[in-house]
Amino acid sequence: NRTLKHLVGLLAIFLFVACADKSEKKETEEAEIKQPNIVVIYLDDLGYGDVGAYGATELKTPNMDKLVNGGVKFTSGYASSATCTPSRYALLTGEYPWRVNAQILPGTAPLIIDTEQPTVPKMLKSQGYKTGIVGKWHLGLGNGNVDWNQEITPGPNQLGFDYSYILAATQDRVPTVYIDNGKVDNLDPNDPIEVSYKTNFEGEPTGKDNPELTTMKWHHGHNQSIVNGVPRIGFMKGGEAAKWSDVDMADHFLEKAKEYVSNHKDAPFFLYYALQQPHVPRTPHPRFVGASGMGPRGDVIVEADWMIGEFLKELEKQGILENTLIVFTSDNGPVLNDGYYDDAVEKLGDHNPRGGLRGGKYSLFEAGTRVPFSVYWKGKIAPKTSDALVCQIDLYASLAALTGAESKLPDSKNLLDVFMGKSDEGREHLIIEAGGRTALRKGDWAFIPPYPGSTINTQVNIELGNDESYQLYNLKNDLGQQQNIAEENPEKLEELKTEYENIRGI
Ligand code: NG6
Ligand code: CA
Repeated sequence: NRTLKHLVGLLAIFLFVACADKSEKKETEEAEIKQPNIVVIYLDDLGYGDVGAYGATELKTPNMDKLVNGGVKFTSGYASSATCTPSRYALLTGEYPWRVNAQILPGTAPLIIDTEQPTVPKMLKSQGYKTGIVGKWHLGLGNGNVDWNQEITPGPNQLGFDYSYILAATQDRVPTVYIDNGKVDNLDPNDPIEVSYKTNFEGEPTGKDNPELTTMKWHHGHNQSIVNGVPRIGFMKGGEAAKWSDVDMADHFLEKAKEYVSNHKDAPFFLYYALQQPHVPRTPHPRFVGASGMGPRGDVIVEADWMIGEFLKELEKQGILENTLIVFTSDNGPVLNDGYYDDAVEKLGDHNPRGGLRGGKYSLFEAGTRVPFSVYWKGKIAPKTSDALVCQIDLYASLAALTGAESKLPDSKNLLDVFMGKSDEGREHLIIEAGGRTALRKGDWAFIPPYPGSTINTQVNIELGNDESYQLYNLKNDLGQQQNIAEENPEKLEELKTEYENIRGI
């Protein structure tokens, strides 16, 4: 009798455990389909040709290649703009940045995203996600008069990020400090920070007046406050203990990104991991100096690649790589000399950061906005190459579709099937932007309206895409945009001109 009772009891426990196990499994299976962790790995100024998987042979990027070759590799993947601030604006808001005239911001600029606006982190938060950003921000902070010694708000934490660990603007702009959830990290209250983009603080050395104190020489701009031997844009005083170490920046952000992953391994999370490389000043950690043979620009790309590898290892270690969708891309195209003498031109050798495209950072030609762009999801996305036209601006609507959120944004297209590798039907057209100028991409065509400015930015040696006449290129036969065929194709020109003007509302 007792044994029977015992047996029944055991059976009950067994059934209970079996059922519980099943329902738990079902839940996780469903969770995997709809709510993977989402990571956006965002490089700064990485060119279409800077990645092995996109044809670089002189530069080794095994970890970037793993993401690109192991997922959907887009050959026509675009940042919305040829500079940082507008591209990041589009990525996070799903709105064309030229609608609000977003341009490169100084380190003291107010936040340019309205706290009432939809953002990717807000949208994912509404679906139960934890949301974090580690790395470069460059979308402004505060309301125009930031006291860097108090809480800095509004910023990422007011736009849907539960966690933020950022640098305010760029590595070459002051303040050269990290901001941890709105507070300057490591700030000594007895050594307050002051920042100005107008006038220097009395007695503070500058790159212009004290070149003997610099270890990196400025070429154009970048001759104001000196931090760690590097002359910067903008003036800063105080905050000695809070100043970052440039050579440790990549490791520091990696640590924060890994920490975020390990703290959130049980929750669906969104992490925007915005690396600072290969933007100037290029300051590889000593263990990467000489790694590329191309000087600091190549070295920091190798460094960034290593960081990505370590980050992937962390996802693996936490057992969540299979449940994490990873977007890998860059905010704009490449530039060699962007204001410092750092051998980027001299030691380039046979490497071609533009990957056969014309122009570069700041340009309306293809190399300005066409960037490495891939979506990786181990076990869920089959590796393939797609020529579909996609833009970072589409991540909003597509991630909303993935996670079951609503998206009504007119500029952001739901391309979930394209990002998942199930379809090659990308955008019909895309407006790209560079320094306030815009152009149209559609099918095989690139259409650029006339712009009067100089055809080349001689300081960085990049063709900007300006011309007095209309420009029309067929990228299928002429990826390098060598033949303007506007005159030979008046009908096509008219069609694209009309479409462009309609979208732009002009
Ligand atoms: C430019 C800087 C350049 C870089 C860029 C922003 C000068 C002369 N040039 O104004 O070095 O900082 O702004 O780059 O100051 S971005 O990738 O953040 O858009
Ligand atoms: Ca950039």
